[in-house]
Amino acid sequence: MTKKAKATARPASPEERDPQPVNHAAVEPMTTNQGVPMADNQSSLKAGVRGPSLLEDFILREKLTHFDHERIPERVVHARGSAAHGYFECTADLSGLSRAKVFTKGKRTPVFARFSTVAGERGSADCARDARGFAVKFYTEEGNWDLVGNNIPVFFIQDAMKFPDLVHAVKPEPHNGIPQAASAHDTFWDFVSLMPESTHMLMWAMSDRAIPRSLRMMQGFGVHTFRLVDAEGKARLVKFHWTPKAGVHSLVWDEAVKLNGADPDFHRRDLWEAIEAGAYPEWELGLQVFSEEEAAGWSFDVLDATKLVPEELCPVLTVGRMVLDRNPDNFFAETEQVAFCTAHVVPGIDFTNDPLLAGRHHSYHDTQLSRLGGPNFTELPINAPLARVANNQRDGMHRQAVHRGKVAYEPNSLGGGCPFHAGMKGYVSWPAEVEQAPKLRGKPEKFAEHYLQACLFWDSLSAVERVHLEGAFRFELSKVTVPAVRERMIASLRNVDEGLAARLATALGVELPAALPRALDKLPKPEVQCSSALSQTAYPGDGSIATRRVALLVAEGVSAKALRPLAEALAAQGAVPVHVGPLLGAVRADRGELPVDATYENSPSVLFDAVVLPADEASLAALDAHADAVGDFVREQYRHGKAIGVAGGALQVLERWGIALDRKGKTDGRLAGVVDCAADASTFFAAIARHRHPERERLPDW
Ligand code: HDD
Repeated sequence: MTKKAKATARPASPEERDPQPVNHAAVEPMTTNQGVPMADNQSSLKAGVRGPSLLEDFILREKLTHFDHERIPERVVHARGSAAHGYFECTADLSGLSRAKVFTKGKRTPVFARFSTVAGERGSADCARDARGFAVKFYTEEGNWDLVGNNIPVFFIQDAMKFPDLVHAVKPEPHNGIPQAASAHDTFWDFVSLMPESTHMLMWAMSDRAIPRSLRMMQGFGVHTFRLVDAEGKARLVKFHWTPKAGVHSLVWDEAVKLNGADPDFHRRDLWEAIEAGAYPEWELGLQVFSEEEAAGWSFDVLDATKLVPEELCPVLTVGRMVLDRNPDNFFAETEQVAFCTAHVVPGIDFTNDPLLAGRHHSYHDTQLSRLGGPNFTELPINAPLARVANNQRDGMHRQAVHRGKVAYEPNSLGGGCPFHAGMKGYVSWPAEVEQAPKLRGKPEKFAEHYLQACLFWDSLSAVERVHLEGAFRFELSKVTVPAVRERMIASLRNVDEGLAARLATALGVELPAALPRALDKLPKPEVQCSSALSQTAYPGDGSIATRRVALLVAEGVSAKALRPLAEALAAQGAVPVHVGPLLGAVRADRGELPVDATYENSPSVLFDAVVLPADEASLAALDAHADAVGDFVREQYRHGKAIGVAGGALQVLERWGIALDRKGKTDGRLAGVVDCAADASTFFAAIARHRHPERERLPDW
């Protein structure tokens, strides 16, 4: 296939696409898959209108047969995903680090990014507590590069040998198929409590990172240590980081649980709507670059995927940005059929001996063979490189390319020796020294230390983040039915934080067990005790409130005086004002009408980042007619720490909805994020941008 033909085989960019796509179905007749125009697609062929259907009906049989085979096996993990097209722009001159053309300053490379939960099935709910996949396919001019990462910088296990066990443990239990998309069950905690190496990742998985507010508001990490190789063949080690421009923000657990019912597609819809609205999600790509010699001196092994490199030890250099600016045209063809693999690299990017990574190189390709039905999945438009493909691989299931000529071998003279080797211009593996050592099944010494970075993470979190993390452990372990498993996990957590372990023991009704013995008698001294970059408070975002959903509560007879200008001001900031009322349509207001875009019934409070309440007497009386719905809405927004705008009046209006603000003449932090938004819209916007006001969560009687 020529380069041009190849390029057009992929979904077209917006510029390439017809600005007003023709609905071909409207102007051309419907056909069978053989191209035969169909007279009737509604009724099967029968012997008389009340007679038997005829086997001869090739139109019915073709339609049903195709339908019967519409489903392909879902991914064994990361089945539930959402994706978008976009580009990566390199903003730094990296020629001194890597010969990869994708790292040429100013170059834009098309990308397709897919975000996923790990454990849930394809139709599971988005807001499960789980790590999120963060996989990016770069269609570079030198071939495809896949960076297949997660939103957490470390992993549960050190060696690919254990991956099937980990996945069997976290997936629904095999005898009854319960629970869906949840790690809160016996087999998961049985496995991880027997695997101290998973403790660091467990801390992340129980933290707010595992319930992101949006796929657009989470970091991404390549996890493993990779290698960058420059044109002279000099190599450096590297870790990849994605940091969202919108900041790193999370849900609270109560919200996540309710969102899974209110909108199981919450994250998918959020990504789709942001892109449709032109608020393109953006991340910075950062690199931590270090040498083998530096790494050799560190207390942990950089080949161990359960460890991160603290930024205090090696800073993150920003080298580019990724912008997602186009939704897929077809979910199945693109999001479902995209096939990532860690082994898809380009010249200038190479591997290390991380034993988890080595297994991944095999596993991803292998899984696509059964998932996508054979070795030619690389020809599917979403997987096909923009770069030319030329080799002697032929045939196989679902081959699309029509190879011409009689030469499909090398060396050849009949084809002029083509295609020929690219030599040093092609992919040349970095000539890593292989140590002279006996074959064995074992681990490097530093892999045996399992707790120090779990402590580092805990010690680096803010107080509220720790409260959430502890709550997650408490919830998950409370769902474990075998007391010995709970105890073993608490025994392991004693090696992270004594207070955490003791409080969990009390909450779970078990005696505090002895700490789990450590594999190492003598602990190495960690270089870093606290790393501010590990707390998500380090990533507040750019202060924009674009795409934030703000509910304006209305009812028949409310005053539009404060609400109307506020809705306009919110929209001008790129936020999404939604008038929520009793019935769709409109409500009568003091000046004309106000629209009702959503109802108290179809859009509960968890779907919104902030709420606006009118505070004048007429409006309060109008809302009183729906006191149950409005009260639930406001109390939940308050309890979840979200911004609350009281339009045009006393903040004490919240007390009307059952929120006690004043205790013995003091409001403490009770008014954090509660703003008179009519008097001071900009303070209200800043409160929304802050995303959450956790001061309120810590108040004793909530
Ligand atoms: Fe994996 C899918 C991320 C370890 C085997 N993995 C998959 C996806 C992501 C990750 C983001 C979904 C890609 C997509 O959107 O299609 N996996 C990770 C990370 C890991 C990791 C960050 C640790 C650093 N994975 C890992 C190991 C193995 C696998 C150790 C096996 C040895 N992963 C798979 C898989 C999947 C997969 C079974 C399922 C679907 C697929 O590959 O295409 O092969």
